[in-house]
This record gives sequence, C-alpha cells and structure tokens, in this order.
Amino acid sequence: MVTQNPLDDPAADPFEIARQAADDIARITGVDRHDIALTLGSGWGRAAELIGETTATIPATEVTGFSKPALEGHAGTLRSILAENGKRILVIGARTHFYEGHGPRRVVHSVRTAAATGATTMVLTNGAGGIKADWQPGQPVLISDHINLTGASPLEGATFIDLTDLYSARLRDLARTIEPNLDEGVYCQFRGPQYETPAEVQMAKSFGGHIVGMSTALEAIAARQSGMEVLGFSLITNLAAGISPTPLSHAEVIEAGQTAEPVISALLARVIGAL
Ligand code: 8IG
Repeated sequence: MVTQNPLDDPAADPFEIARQAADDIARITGVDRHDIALTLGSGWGRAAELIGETTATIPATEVTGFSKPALEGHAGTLRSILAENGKRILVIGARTHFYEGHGPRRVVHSVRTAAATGATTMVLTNGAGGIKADWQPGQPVLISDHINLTGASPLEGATFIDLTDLYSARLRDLARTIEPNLDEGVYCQFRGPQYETPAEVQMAKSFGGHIVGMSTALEAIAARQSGMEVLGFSLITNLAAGISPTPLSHAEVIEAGQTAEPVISALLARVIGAL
C-alpha cells in the first residue's frame, strides 16, 4: 500500500499537521509539553545519552507527517528526555534533507512539530565542511548566521519574517560560558547531495561563508517563524573542497565524526543543561 504524506497535499495546512504530530508525541510519550528541541546531525548522535533520562523513544514513522527514512531500513527516532533540571527535551534523530527532493515542508516538519509540542528553544546540529583555514576536522563551531543557497524557503506566500539575530547571540554567549574557545561562522546551505566544487567553496567564502552544509538553514527559518530561539552547532568533519589538499571522502567524514563524537556530545549536553 502506498501511504501518502499529508504534507504533500498543497491544500493541507502544515501547521495543523505539525499540531497533529505534536499530539501523537504527547500521546505516545505521555509528556504534554517539551521545553527544548534538539536535532542531531552527523557526529552528534551520542549527546542524547548524556542529556538526561530517555523516558520514551518513538520511531518517526509513528508520528504524523514524518517522512520515511532516506536510508533503507533505518527509521529515525524521536526521544523524550527528562534533564536533571526538570526540563523536557525532544530529541529529533530523524532529519529530512532538502536534497531528498520532497520539498521544504517535509524538511521543516520536525521543527514545526517541536514548536507545537511547546518547545521555545531549537538547537540544530549538523556535520559540515569548514572553510576557515585554521579549523581542524573534528572541531565543533557555533553558527553565527547563514546564507541560504538552496533557492527554496519553508515560508509560503507573502510571509515576511525578520532574520536579524536568527542564531541567537544570547544563546551563543551562553554556549561560550561552557566552552570559551568555541569559534563561530556563517553556514552556507547548499542543495547537495553532491559536495561543492572548489569554485563553489570559493564563492561561499567570497560571500562571507565559513561552513558548507546541506541542512539547517531552512530549519532555522522555520524555527524563527514559529517563534523559537535558535542555537546552531556545526561539527567540522572535513575541510571544504579545495581548502583541503585531498579529495573529500565519505569514510573520512564518518571517521572524523566518530572520533569527535564523545567530546562534542559532552559539550552539547552541558550546553543543553545550561539552557
Ligand atoms: I559531513 O564539505 C559534510 N557535509 N555541502 N559540504 C557540504 N556538506 C557537507 C560537507 C561539505 N561535509
């Protein structure tokens, strides 16, 4: 049987579908409201264990509007975590990427769902390529701003949203109270799934970009539309094409992520604990 995603009906209201998804989460987890939402990108997966006690784990497929996994047989999960300070954290381990081709509604559904569960802070993490010459693979950096190079938007119609201070200066300062050496940079979202050419990396650099990736910007826009405060982290898993003297290898990206994972997960858990 072919199951249709309700977000694919252009007449459907994506916020109503997010409301239904939040109701699914409340029913399955028994938690009425979440305070903070956290999307885990590549390299950040272990943070969930350190944030607090996981009180429920849900396959994303059981929540209205979530997409089928991009990678065969690997359904993403949502977790409800109770932190030591009593806050409820919704951990989203089920990201839909723009390059999957299902459109921005599906990409940002998890963010809109997080807002509908009550979350007022959205923490977005990703693995990405680094442009700053002094960055090393395995280094976490804060996202200070973004350049959306996808040509797409999650906003529909004449929806004018201010993006000044999209990546909250207050939350970046708070993160630096935990790790004073955290550098920050401007994230450029490319469509992907191919990595950039060296010329595209130079374009991003000349535009003022420091980080290249395939997620986060569209999600951050939707988070702001929903009134959430946004904190963004990139794990620099590789130097961007042409910045690195060697070609990008997916295996190297995975390995850098695995090596960095314990350190950055602990950092992220401490930041979440301080929010
Ligand atoms: I991990 O170098 C990771 N994701 N666009 N470029 C883009 N996405 C990435 C990269 C990269 N590394």
